[in-house]
Amino acid sequence: MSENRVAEYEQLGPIAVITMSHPPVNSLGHGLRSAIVALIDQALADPQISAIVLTGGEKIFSAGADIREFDAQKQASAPTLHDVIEVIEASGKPIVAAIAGACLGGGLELAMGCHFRVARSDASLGLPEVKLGLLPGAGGTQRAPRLLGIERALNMIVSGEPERARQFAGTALLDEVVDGSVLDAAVAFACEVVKGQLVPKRARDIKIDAPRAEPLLQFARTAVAAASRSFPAPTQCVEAVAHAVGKRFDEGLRLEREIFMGLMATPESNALRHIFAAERAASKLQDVPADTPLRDIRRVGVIGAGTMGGGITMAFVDAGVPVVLLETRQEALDRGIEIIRGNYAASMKKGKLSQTQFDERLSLIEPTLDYACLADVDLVIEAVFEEMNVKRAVFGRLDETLKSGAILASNTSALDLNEIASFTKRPQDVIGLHFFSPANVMRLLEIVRGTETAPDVLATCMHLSKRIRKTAVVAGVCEGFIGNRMIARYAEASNLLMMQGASPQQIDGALQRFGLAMGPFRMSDLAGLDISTAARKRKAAVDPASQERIVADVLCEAGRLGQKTGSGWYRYEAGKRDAIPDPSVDAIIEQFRGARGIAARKISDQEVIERCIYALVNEGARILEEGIAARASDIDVVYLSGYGFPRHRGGPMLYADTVGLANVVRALKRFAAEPGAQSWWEPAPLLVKLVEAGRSFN
Ligand code: 3H9
Repeated sequence: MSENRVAEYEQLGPIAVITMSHPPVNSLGHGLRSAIVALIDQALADPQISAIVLTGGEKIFSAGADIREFDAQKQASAPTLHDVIEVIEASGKPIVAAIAGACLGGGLELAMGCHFRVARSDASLGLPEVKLGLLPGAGGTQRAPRLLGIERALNMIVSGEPERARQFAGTALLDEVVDGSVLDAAVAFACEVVKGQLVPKRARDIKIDAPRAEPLLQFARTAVAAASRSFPAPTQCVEAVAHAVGKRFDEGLRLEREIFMGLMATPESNALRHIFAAERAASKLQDVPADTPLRDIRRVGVIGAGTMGGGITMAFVDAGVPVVLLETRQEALDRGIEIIRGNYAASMKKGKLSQTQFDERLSLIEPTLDYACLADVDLVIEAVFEEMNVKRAVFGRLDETLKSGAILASNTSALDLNEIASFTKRPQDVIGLHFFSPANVMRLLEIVRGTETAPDVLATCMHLSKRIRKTAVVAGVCEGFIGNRMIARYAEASNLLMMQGASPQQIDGALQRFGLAMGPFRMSDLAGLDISTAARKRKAAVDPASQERIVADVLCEAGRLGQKTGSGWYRYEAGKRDAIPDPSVDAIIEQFRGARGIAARKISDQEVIERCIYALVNEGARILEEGIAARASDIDVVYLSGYGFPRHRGGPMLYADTVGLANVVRALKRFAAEPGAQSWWEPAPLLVKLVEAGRSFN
């Protein structure tokens, strides 16, 4: 066997086996592409070789082009992926792809360039480029329609969702689907080819039935355009497939390449590629090595069966982890269990859960009023009232009850985790696990690291977050951690805009058109105005200067707490969630302005966006500078997965980079210089430093 570092070459009789071995995912960077071509040339030059098997082994074929090369010149350096596929297609000796594990993007395009494909039935085949704001750019939009038919290819390319190989049995995409070793099967297949039993074929030579394709393409154009408003890639995918129908193969390839390069330059693709890297970077901690031993988490305790406790319980149970759910009163416990049961029953009614799964999930919950039932759990998450004395009592009890080595977590969204840890004799085992409501649905999990939190506790919780399908970001201890600390500034900025003349619906509308799932006033109505009022009161107790009365306080006193009371910043009809503008709120705002001698001014949507988003960015920069977040991209992950920030903008910090940090600082300076401006408008020192150095966050 000869080795070429990223690929290996082995001769099995008349068959040459080329195995890509470029961990972790056989991404097709320049090195691997060069190695494949070199080894194919070696096989072509060897008279003893009659056919070639190209594989990635039994674990993974290839995850496609190397995404990290995209911003570098290397991606375009010969041999490009196109060149490699051309070499394969033109090979005088037949080439069989042996596919196991992930075969995605450029990996599948490489396989489609081969003359035959043998796959293990559980291999995962897909063209996920659209999720990076791109399209398959190495012939995928031209070969997939020829091998799968237009409709199936469109679905695969536009959705980006992979499917198991067994789903493709019987299509021209796969010549054989097997259950055992794919390598053995592919070598046996290649031997049959050598015997002349099977004639090599090229996807490019397959004819497409154009008259049947046209109505499908028309339908796809309309449907995809309606569903992908902020993203150009999906509609471009349809156009590229249309070229497979209407143009010669080589012309189709050329047009596909042109569209690919155009998409690569879009801010949307830049944002999606940033998110791909950011989500993976967030799981890495500089001072916690990847091989840190993990604590075993088999059973979990949850304290409090309210909205948060119930959602957290469901998140664990959904992942098959048994939960002991503790409450102080029987009726609160019963109510909590009833809500969980109701949620699962609703899922069952929608067909998302079978009766067996419903029964299994409920059977994993052990309701109790007795702390003694927590004696052998491996992790407890407290989700009780946000009051330090209540936390003190709970953590004191947990410290007395839990076995040694158990992890004690708090779901607090604002309180000082170090103080909470000080209520125990094992602060090294205490951590914050801040879920977002509804905890069984929202992807974000802020993992709060106390001063004394042990590295293995942190590593265990990061690992656990994957088990319960959460996107975890580590935050340091401060009021509101990353997400809520930033959102507080954003809320202040939107309140100031309202005081100066914008209506709640104008502010919400501008930010929703920017792409946020919900503007600040609708979000406040959803969360409940009493929540932010309570947080402000807590802050005012520590910092009396922040005690200023605002319109939200007036609404709260009038019982307008948001959706739950049928009115807040908007009014709501019974059983509906539509926010209806309410003239009585306008009157309250007007009165409030009048009492402070403020004459309303005209405010543009652009100003709304600048003030609200730059307030987020400025606080984000402080958070970064203080080391509360390890990377700017972690902040982006928090906002994308927990606060409905638009994916096509890549998060607030990437957005600031896109606008240009110098422009952000200039605007902040302008806001800070206004008469009576709050001191937090002053640009964060880190922002100023970055601008001076001509750098950006990412
Ligand atoms: C393309 O192919 C374009 C072509 O059409 C045209 C070209 C001309 N490149 O996700 P994980 C890294 S576009 C570089 O945590 P899992 C990833 O960053 C590509 N690196 O593991 C991580 O690194 P680290 C189309 C990649 O087991 C490590 O691998 N393909 C790539 O949960 C493990 O990744 C896709 O979009 C890559 N292509 O999932 C597929 N892929 O350890 C994207 C992964 O340093 N990839 N890495 O953080 C995936 O969907 C998943 O990674 C996969 C494994 C399912 C493969």
